[in-house]
Amino acid sequence: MVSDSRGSPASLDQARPDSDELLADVLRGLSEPPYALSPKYLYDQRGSELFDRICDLEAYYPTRTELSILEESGGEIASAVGGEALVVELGSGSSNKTRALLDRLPQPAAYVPVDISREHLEAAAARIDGIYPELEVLPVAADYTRPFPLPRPTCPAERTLLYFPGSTLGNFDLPDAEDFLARQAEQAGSGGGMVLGLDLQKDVDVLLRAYDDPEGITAAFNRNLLQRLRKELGADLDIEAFAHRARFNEELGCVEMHLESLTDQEVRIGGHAIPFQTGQTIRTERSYKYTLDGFRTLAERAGFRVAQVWTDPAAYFSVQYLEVV
Ligand code: AVJ
Repeated sequence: MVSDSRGSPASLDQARPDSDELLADVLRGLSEPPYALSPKYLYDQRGSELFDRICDLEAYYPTRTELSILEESGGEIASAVGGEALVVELGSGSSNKTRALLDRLPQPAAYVPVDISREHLEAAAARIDGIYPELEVLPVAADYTRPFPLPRPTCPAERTLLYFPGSTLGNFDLPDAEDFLARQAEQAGSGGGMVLGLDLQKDVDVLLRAYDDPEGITAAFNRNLLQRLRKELGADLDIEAFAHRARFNEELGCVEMHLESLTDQEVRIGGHAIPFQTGQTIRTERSYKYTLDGFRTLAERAGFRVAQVWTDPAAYFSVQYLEVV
């Protein structure tokens, strides 16, 4: 059963940045070098489609590895979580990942998909409702990086379980990751927890191949951001004059995506001229790769205890159960 939360406080449109906000953010990010834009802007409709294709690529190991862990260890994960949980999924992901958890959880109280995009949200809610007709589904349209009120399920929940697969946490810089987790620990409350999918450090060649695949889908995904600037902000820029680059930032322990200018040029956006020298880049994403120890320390500072960790045999990826302390 899907309850429409439209009109409830949680659904008030914090959703979808308008073009004023995009313009302000872009001008801020390009005001002085090093230029950087938020990875959230990679996901317009075309970007989301390209991201789905990335998830199916041989070179992009995270998605299938996470799914294999969820499938392999789903029973153990479900026992760690326990019964009658209010399952709150941060970013309504693919129904595959949702099912891997919901299929095994004893008597979940309700399922709450949270997403900034109403389209994604409604699709996710409808999919899950079709698979589990008995389960109460309470979609919330919100930016989950900001506080949002949780809906109250009809059957009272024993605990709040936040579900955050996909290593999306990897997009947060370390202090932001800690703040975010601290807020989520508060949101889940005592007795609550989080099932988190988190990518791990590994051979740099494997990492770079995942972010610069031979098929060029990741390149198209990155360069689509330029197309978006043209379409939504009327930017005057030549997409062909930028190339996709993936780099490993040793100091921070993250993969970075960049758009590298292939010539000396000036890009015009909203009445501003932004100069580029050959080789100068716009950083469009950081994707942090954790060690298990490094993450445990961060989680503890945020008020969680890492109760259990599951990995694939090569330890490329981890699924972790965090308990609120
Ligand atoms: C969705 C943030 C987990 O960092 O691997 C995929 C996004 N960027 N290929 C990641 C992404 C380039 C992805 N996350």
